[in-house]
Amino acid sequence: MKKRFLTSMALTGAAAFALTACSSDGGDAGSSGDASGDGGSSGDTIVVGFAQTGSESGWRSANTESMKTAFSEENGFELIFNAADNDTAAQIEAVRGFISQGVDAIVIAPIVEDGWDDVLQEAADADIPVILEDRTVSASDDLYAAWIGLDFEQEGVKAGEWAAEMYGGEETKMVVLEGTTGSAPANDRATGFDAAIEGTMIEKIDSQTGDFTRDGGKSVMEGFIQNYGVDNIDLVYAHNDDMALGAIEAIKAAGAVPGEDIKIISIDAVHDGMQALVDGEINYIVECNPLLGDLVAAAVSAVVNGEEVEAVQYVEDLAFDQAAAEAALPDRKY
Ligand code: GYE
Repeated sequence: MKKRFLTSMALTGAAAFALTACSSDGGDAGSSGDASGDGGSSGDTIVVGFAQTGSESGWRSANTESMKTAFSEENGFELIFNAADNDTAAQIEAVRGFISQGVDAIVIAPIVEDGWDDVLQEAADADIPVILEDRTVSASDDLYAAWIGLDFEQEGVKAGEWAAEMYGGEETKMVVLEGTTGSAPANDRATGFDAAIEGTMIEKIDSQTGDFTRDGGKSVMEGFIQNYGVDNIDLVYAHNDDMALGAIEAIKAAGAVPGEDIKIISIDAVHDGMQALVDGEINYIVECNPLLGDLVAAAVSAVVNGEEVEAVQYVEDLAFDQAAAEAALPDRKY
């Protein structure tokens, strides 16, 4: 069911982007912005409703900022921003609100994959094009014009391959801090990682959601430590940096040394995570680039102008060990 895209481009910089071909029939919602994809600066204002997940993580803050910068008045947009506080029903209601306001286009960062069919159909019936950013949905790809995001499964594979190489040859008891249940990154990062460690001596002893938040990561890790004992956990795989940072607090409070007694692998490579990697408290981070705003704005402009829009496979993420993090940290944009 998942929409597939044609090309994955290996790029070296965190801010490098590419549009790749995948046609889609964007709706014609009537605005006539600039067709060049630079945000419609020479045309009428494009009114865009953006349904963000919430503000759960450092990644999310960087993504929101990137979107607000790209969808500025200066660039020819009026952005109606909604953050749903990780509440899926509220997010769907926000989209319904955008439909009844008659916006020119709707952008959604869907909290979870399932449950989007009806409201996406309602947007289609109202001739309002929808562009997905960040996370994917299970609904038919006829119901949206484009998706702009990242390869979460590949991120999980990269994290798992590193774990397999470093720890897979000896008995290693691992706990997993999952992202939001039902979200594309939680699903796909688990799938990719599990496939990569198959056949190694890494044993997953428990896996629970920490909802992509620092507090969630901390309290789930406290529970793991209580249940298994701090000496019986060798490795934490956290689906994002914030949960890893929460786990670090729990590990320290239990008298153990994060990054040494208990190894930690996470995903995102936001500033605080990279700093913890440099400090030796996290052992490895796979990047997930949140700076999607310019690409999404260009796609919205194109769709609203009735052009064939390119659907995007966005960036092959980088990955960092301690030395790589030390080298990269001074120039990180988020
Ligand atoms: O990894 C996490 C955030 O959907 C890729 O959501 C995003 C994830 C990101 O809360 O930190």
